[in-house]
Amino acid sequence: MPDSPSQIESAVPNKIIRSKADLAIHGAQPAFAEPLHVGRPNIVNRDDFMRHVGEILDSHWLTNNGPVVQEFERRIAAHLGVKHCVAMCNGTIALEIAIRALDLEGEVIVPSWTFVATAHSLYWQGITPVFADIDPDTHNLDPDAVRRMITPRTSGIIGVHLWGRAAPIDELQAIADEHGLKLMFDAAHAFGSSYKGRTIGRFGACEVLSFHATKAFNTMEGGAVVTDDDELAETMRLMRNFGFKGYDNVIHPGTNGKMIEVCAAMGLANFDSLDDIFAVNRRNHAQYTAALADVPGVSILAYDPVESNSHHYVVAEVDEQCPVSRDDIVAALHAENILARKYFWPGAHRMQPYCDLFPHAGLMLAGTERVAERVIILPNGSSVSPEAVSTICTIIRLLALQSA
Ligand code: T4K
Repeated sequence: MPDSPSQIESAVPNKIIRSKADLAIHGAQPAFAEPLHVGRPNIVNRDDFMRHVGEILDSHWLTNNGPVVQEFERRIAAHLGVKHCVAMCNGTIALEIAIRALDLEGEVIVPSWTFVATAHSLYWQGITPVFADIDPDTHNLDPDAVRRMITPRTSGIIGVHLWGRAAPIDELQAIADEHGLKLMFDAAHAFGSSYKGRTIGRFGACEVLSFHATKAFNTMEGGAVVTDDDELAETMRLMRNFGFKGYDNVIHPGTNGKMIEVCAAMGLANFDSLDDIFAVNRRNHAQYTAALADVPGVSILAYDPVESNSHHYVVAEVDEQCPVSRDDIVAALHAENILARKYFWPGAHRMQPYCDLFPHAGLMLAGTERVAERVIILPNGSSVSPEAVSTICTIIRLLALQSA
């Protein structure tokens, strides 16, 4: 049986905050004795995981398309309603393999407002990531901006479902069809999300999932490409295992992208607790939203109530109306041992090698640059208790309201 959410919450604040004098930036003790991480992994079904690990060790089959990976792939494909789930060692290798299997080349349009792996997975294979701007309201690609970045060298578009909120899938598909481009999605944040009522994982030529430790659903390290395309799936299965088709028979160029059995076991154990994990996330997200509602210049990005979402990312935006800056709030939270993050500041276009390659990219990325200066990701997940959320909100409220 999965542990119940109340058993797995652990972060308890160790002080009551009434005024600014109670804040760690003013010399008080930190609110949390241990760091409260944004990406603290959900580990909710320990006994089940340990049972799987025992069986794996007994079987002496640790990797190379073992039975636990196969079971994991079957369950993920069935859950998402796709024909194929090709499990990989992480989301970045899954992106690289999908990009190569789709024969992308030249230039590929991506958002800059994403984890840098989206761009790196192209650049690593000699393809130029071309950054298109986002809609600052959704944090996802702006279809008009995508159109503006198409050149004769463009071979594809990688949409990202940032924070698990679906990219404008229909509009991107229409652009891809109109210009003969391939479309795939980085769905690293989107396990458990839907678009117009249909599960994310079923759009474009394929979608790429990450099951990294910091994700709502984790396999420690892990990723997968999901697709309905039989040929594409077969190519990716070859590519993730050096191109081997049976013993001694290499029929394709390949690499080592395999998921190991222990990671798949973590996935199976966590899969059975997904509803509990998502329920805690939803509760915390609602609490943050309510507690910060009247703080000037601070808002929590909402999730569409008619779509599913893991509610894993609590995305706070701090704008000019707030009497205290985003960076001062982050510094004050860190002093309390609350390790809030500025994901994905400053935007991939301002990171290496892209800032050298495209020093003026920011001129085309006004929405990205605006959002990058506003965002704070707040802790969420099975180890974040209502008391912890309340303390975090109290600190932000104090900083903002007493600076007014
Ligand atoms: N596309 C997108 C849109 C993505 O967001 C990502 C990954 C990818 C592609 C690539 O997928 P993978 O190849 O990673 O499967 C973290 C994750 O490493 C990365 O997976 C994730 N996105 C990104 C959003 O976050 P960092 O550089 O922030 O990691 P780090 O080490 O600072 O850890 C984050 C926080 O979590 C820290 O406060 C520490 C805490 N933590 C971390 C680990 C690993 C723990 O408490 N326990 C842990 O075991 O990138």
